[in-house]
Amino acid sequence: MRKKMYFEQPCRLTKRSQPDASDGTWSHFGLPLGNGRMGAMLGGEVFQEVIQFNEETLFNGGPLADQMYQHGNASNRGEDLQEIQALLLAGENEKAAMLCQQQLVGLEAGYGAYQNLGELVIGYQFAETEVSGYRRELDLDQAIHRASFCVGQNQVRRQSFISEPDQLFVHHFSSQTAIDLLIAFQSEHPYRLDQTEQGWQVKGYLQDNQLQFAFELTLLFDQGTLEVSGEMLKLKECSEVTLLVGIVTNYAPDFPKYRQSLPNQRLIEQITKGRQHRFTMLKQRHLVDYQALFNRVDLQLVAQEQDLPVNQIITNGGLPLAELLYHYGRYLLIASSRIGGLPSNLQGVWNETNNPPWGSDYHLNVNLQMNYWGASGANLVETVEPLVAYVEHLRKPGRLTAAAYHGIVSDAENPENGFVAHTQTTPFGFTGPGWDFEWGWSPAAIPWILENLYDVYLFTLDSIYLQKIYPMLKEATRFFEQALVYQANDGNYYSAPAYSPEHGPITLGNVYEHSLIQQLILNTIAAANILACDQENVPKWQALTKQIRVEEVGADGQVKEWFEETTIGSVEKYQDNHRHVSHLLGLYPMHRIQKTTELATAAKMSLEHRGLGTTGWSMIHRGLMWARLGEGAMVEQIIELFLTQCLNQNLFATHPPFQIDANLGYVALVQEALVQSQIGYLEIFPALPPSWKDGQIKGIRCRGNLKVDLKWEASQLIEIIVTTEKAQKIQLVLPNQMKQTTVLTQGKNDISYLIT
Ligand code: FUC
Repeated sequence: MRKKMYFEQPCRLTKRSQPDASDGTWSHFGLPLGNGRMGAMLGGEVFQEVIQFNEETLFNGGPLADQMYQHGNASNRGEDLQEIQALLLAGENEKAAMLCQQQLVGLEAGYGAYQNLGELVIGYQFAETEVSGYRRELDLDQAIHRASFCVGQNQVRRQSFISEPDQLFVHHFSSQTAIDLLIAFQSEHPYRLDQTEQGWQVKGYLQDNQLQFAFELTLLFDQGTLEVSGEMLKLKECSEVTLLVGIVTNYAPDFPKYRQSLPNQRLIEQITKGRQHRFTMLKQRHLVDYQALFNRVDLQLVAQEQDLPVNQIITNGGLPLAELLYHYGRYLLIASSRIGGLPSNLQGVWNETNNPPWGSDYHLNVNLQMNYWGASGANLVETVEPLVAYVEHLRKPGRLTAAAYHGIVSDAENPENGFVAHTQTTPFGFTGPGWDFEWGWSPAAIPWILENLYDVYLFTLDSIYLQKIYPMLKEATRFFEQALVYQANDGNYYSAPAYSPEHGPITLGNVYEHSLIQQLILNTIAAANILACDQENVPKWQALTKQIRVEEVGADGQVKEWFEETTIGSVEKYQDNHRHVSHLLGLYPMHRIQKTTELATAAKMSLEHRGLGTTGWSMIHRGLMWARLGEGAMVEQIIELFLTQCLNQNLFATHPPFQIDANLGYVALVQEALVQSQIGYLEIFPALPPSWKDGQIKGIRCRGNLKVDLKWEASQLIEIIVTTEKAQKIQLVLPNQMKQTTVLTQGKNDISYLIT
C-alpha cells in the first residue's frame, strides 16, 4: 500500500516580518521532515521556497540564561510543606490549599522555550510564470518530500529528506531547462555567515543563554556557476543541484552547565562525507535506515488504494483516513525521536515560532507519556531510547527539587536518595513545580513516565534494558518512601498535598497520585525480583503498597478521583467533561483495572460521565480507555470524532493548537483496538471498531516479546501468525464468533488457546 500525503497547491511558510505571529500556514499546510535531531518544514512554493529548520536542542532558558536559575526551585520550602501536610492531616484543606498557592510554587527564571533556528530561502528564477501539474507530497514509505510541476514547458522536480545515518538535510532540484537559483538564509537569532568553497557556514547563538549553533550549507552541482553576492548565493544556469545542510549546537545533556564546545569539526566531517556520497548514495543510505524501522509494521484497512489529495482524504474521512493517520503517527515518531537525541517534545521536533505554546516543552502530566504509548507496539522500541536518557538526566536536578521542597537530600553518603520532577520540564533539567501550583505541582509525574519505561521492558523482556532503568525506579521509590505522610487515623500513607492534573481540589492524597505511586513501587519490586537484587528492601516496599489507598468506587458507582468524593461532582472545582481523566490511569496506560471486574464497571460509568473528550489528546486517551474496556463501538465513535475535529490539513493533531501527542497516541489506539497483551495473555480484537470489517496488520509487537500478524474479513479473524524469538508458551484469547482461524506459528512456539 502506498502511503502518501499529497497536496495540489504549494504553501508559503514563513512571514519574516512577524516571526512570532503564526498565520497557521505552517501548522496546517507545511509537511514535516525529521531525523530525530533535525526537523524541517516544507511548503513546496514554486518561485520562492522557504524551508524552515529546527534542531531539537535549540532551547533558550537554563543556567546560562539566568544567574538565578535553580532548575525552577524556590529554596527551602521543606517547612512550608510540613505545615501544609499537617493541615491536610488535620482536615484543614482550605487553609492548606491557600498555602500551596503561596508557598509550593517555583521560579520561572530560565524556563525558556524551544526555538525556530531559521529558514533557507531559495528563489527559482524561471523564465515563465505559468505553473501547471503541481503536486507536492510527503511519501511516508520513504520519508521523502517531493514537489513536481511545470513552469511553462519546463518540468521541475524537487526531493528532500533528512538522513539519520548522514545527519544531513538533503534537497535535490532538477529541471529540464537550466535556470538561476538564489539562496539565502534568515534567522531571528544573531548570526554571522562565512563563505565556504561551495556554500556557507552560519554561526549563531540564542541571545538569552548564548547557546551556539552552526548551520552549514553546501551545494553539489556539475553544471552551472556559483557567484556570491553578500550573503546571497547565486547558482547560474543550473539544471540540477543538491543542497546539503548540517546543523550542530553546543548543547550537552550534562548537569549543571548543559554545554560542550561547538562540535564544528563533526559538522565539517558530515558535510564532507555527504559531498562524497552525493545524492543517489545519500538517498540510498537514508532509505535503508528509515525503512528498516518503518517497514516493520503494516496496516491495511482499505483494500482499494486511493490516490487522492490529502484534503480529499480528510473530507471523505473513514477508513482511508484512519489508516493513513496510523502510518503518519509512526512516521512522526521516527522523525522526532532517534537514538542519542532528545525525546519528542510537545511539537515533536518541529516549531515555527520563538514563543511556542507551553514553550514546546516536555510536559509530564500526560503529553510526553502519550508520545511514547504506541512505540513498543509499533515495534519502534529504539525510539524510546531518548526518553530513557531524558528521564535519567532529570535525576540530578530532580534531587535538588526533592531537597528544596521535601527536604529529601542526596549527598556523598547517600547519593541516590530520591528525585522528583513536576508538570513541566526542559532539556536544562527544569524539575521545579512551576510558578502556579494549579498546573505546576505534580510529583507523580516521575512515576507516570517511569510507567512508560517499565512497560517497554514488558514488551521486550530485555533484562539489560531493565538493569538500565532499575536505578531510576529504585530512586523514585526511595523518594516516595520518604515523601508520603502517615495518617494515624487509618494507618495509611498519603501523598500530600495532592492535586489531580489541573482539576478539582487540593487534598490529602488522590487516586491519580496514589495509583501511580503504588504502581511504581510494584514495578520496582517486580524489577528487583527479576534482577535478583535489593531483596532486603522488597518486604518493606510490599508493606508500603498495602498502605496506599488507590482506586475506590464512589456513591454513584464511579471511580473516585478524590478520596473525599462521594457522588460525582460532589467536590469543589469539579468540572464536567474535564479533559484530564487522571483517576482512570489504572485503565490506561496502567493495567490495574481489568475488564469484567467491579472497578471496570465503575471506570465505565466514570468515562461515560466524562463524555468523549474535549481536546485532541484527551479524545485519544479516552479512546484507549474504552479499548481497554473492550468497547469497539466507543473506540470507533471517538476515532470518528478525532478524525473530524482534531486534524489540520497536514494531519497534524490539534489540541488546539498543534500538539504531537495525539498524533503519536493515535498509533497506540489503533494497536489497542486490535490486540492487547497487558494481562499475561494475547487478546485478539479486544475492541475492534465495527466498521473495520476487513483488514490486516503485520508485525506489531506485544508484551512478552511477541510479534503478531492478523488478517480479517467481514469482522472475522481469518489468519493469525505469532512469532517469537525463542520457544515460549503463549496464551491466546481469540475473538468471539470466530468462524475459521488458521494459526501458523513460526519458530518453536507452544501456543495455547483460550476461546472466549
Ligand atoms: C497539559 C494539558 C493542556 C495542554 C498542555 C500542553 O497541561 O492540560 O491541555 O495539553 O499540557
